[in-house]
Amino acid sequence: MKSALLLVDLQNDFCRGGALAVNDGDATVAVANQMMLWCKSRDIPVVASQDWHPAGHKSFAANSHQDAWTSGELNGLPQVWWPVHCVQHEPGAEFHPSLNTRLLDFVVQKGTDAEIDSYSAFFDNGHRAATVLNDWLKAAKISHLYVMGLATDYCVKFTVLDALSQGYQVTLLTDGCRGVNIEPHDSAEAVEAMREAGAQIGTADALNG
Ligand code: VGL
Ligand code: ZN
Repeated sequence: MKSALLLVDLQNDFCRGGALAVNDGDATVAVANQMMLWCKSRDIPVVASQDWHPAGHKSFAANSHQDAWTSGELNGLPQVWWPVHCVQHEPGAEFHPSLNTRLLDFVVQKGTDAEIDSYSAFFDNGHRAATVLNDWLKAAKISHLYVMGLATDYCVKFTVLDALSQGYQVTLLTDGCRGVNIEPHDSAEAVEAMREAGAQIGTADALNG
């Protein structure tokens, strides 16, 4: 079994001061750096996803004439209306400055189609188009993923569920995740949904002993 580490959306806009800041989101960066060293000493490749929206993305409340943090429907799919975030080439879309990006082997960008959101690093929310992530992992003969990042209840959750349905074994590293929590229990429910779908629930702390 060959593993890879998948770091989900460790970007400025999901961290302190960002447009869609996740509570304590910055705390995931040290965990990511530690896990990357753990992986490098075991020849485990590291992949990062990057939320990468055009300025006109329709998931942005302003572009769809909705109030941020409410929900509705976008092209037939349920949609939370988000503040403008992770706009391509803007500082908010960059990886957190403390993330040791030199240790990344591959970056997959998602959310580039203005008409559909893409929480998962594998597919858009309608499973209409795939990213290049599955091809990259298949070429590297990866069958197991350690997954962590932001946000537990959106991009981590949808990435893990898609990984499982694509046949990967998944270990979720909960100490490397933080959630948006529009409802207080969203992250706990997301972890439970991932566990029920077949993910192993672990921590970076336990791996690093
Ligand atoms: C995310 C909301 C909108 C995430 C991305 O990375 O979890 N959440 N876009
Ligand atoms: Zn987004």
